Amino acid sequence: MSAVAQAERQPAIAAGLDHDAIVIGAGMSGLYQLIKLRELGLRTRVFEAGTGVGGTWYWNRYPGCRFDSESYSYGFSFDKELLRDWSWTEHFASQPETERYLNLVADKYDLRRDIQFRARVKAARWDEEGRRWTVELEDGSTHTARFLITAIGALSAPTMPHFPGMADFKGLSFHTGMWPKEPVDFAGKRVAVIGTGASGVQTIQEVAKTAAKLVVFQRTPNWCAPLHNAKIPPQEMDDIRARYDEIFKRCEETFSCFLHTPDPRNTFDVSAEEREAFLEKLYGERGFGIWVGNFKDLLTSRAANEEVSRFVADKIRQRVKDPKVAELLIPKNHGFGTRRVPLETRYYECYNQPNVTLVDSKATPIERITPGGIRTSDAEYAFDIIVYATGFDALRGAFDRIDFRGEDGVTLKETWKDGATSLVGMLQDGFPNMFMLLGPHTALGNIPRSIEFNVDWVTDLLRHAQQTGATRIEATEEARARWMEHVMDVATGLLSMEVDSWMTGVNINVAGKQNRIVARYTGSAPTYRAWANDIAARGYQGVTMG
Ligand code: N01
Repeated sequence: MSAVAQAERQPAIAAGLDHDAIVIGAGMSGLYQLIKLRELGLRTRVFEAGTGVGGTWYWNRYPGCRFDSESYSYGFSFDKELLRDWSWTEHFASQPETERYLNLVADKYDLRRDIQFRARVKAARWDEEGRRWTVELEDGSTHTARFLITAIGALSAPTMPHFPGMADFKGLSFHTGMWPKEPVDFAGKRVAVIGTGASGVQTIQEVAKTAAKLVVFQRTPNWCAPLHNAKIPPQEMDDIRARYDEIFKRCEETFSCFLHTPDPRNTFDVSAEEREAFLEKLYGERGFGIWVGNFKDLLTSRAANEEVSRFVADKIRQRVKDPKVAELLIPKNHGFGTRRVPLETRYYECYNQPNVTLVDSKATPIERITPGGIRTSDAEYAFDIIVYATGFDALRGAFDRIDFRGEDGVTLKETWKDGATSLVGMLQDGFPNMFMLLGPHTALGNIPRSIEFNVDWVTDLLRHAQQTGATRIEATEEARARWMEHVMDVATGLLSMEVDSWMTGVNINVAGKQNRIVARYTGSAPTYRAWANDIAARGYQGVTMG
């Protein structure tokens, strides 16, 4: 029986409730969760702030936006028909292609009939007596359901800087994560890009092609490495299609669900010549190999990290003609891979172009946005367009923007005042019947692989509840504490823990997020999954159901 037919046959929703389940967000996790909830026969409503599906791939329409994971390792794996019918055109698909793909999924499963667009969730409150969640939208309407599933993303709450004068700018300005649907024409324009993370790097290399003048305001350089994107001819796509089982099996086995995984050797196990040849090979290969397929001690041994950093710094020096600009582009306060490595296509060569200028925003900070442009401590620049590539309030940011209230009206913010906690990223005691997809301390890496695991795990848990007649599900404090101990343990000794970035919970634009914390799960994806699967295998030990 089709999922749709199965859902139609279900008995009425529990008395007095509007829905069986509410899902917040229609990105990849919300879409897949909706499909799985229909299979369980749960009448589900998805609330989505945007006007279309896609989440990250709906909001991030900035020029040059594309995957850093190989396309065929990123798409959904659950639907064999979709794998057979869909062809990726590039090894690293662009945002428009990915948005088309996700719309095709929505069409195929007729998902939109259960999705309410332009519906931003403002608050969600647990009612113990009724065993239900009441969700309030920004338009003031309220909606009840037995189960609440957050599919709100890990990098989905954009953050703006707080420069004086921003509102007075007379030109156009955009945040990369809230990009307009209408194309922005940069040809012949004077453009500023603030920020040099993965979004900034992709934007810069695209805008540099047509802008009359591009000024990049860089506070902290990142270690970038070549993406080596290429078209996928039909014959190669056929070959990829034939290998899908092998590809997804590989993703299941690797540390971060990518096709790449750490080399079993340590950096200094091999001779200098062998090391150089290996690094050269990685630098010449597609994707994240240089970061997550490098020597296994890259992110734990200072000496190893310095060696790889030296190699990549030399590459930057070779690629950037002006030695002063090259030095500015080489990170000095953190080693290679200790922050997210943006993958690039001729990014460094942009700085050899006469229309591109790099400004060191640490040495000469931005003082204000003026009606005509940007004033730094030592110069005034005129711009037509300012792009804020200033990142996200990552990981828990999307949770902080919704007023979640659990048992006894306690807010999630209060519960997480000393840092977010969870049981395997998906449950939080005190918040019964709430399930977090890509919540804090889920395995990240190649995100859709984690999404599929999270959704399947939550679906199995709800199926178990259906079978046992349970209507209330909550993590125990002890199970959550044990998991958090593990989260803290695996972060010990990692060089990335010594560096400010969204991965360590730091965002200079958000009050209270200036200090490094263990903000994410840093163990391997297989270890993460084994822990979650073990809970299920023991009849959901650590989760109370009644
Ligand atoms: O954000 P970021 P992002 N004044 O936080 C600067 C994923 N992603 O959107 O580092 C001046 O990395 C800030 O400077 P500093 C990916 O996981 C994936 O680029 O704080 N500058 C930094 O340079 C990625 O890691 C893909 O000194 C300010 C930049 O803005 C994550 O999203 C593509 C400033 C923010 O960098 C986030 O990437 C894109 C200020 N007040 C993103 N505030 C793909 O898979 C901030 N900055 C391809």
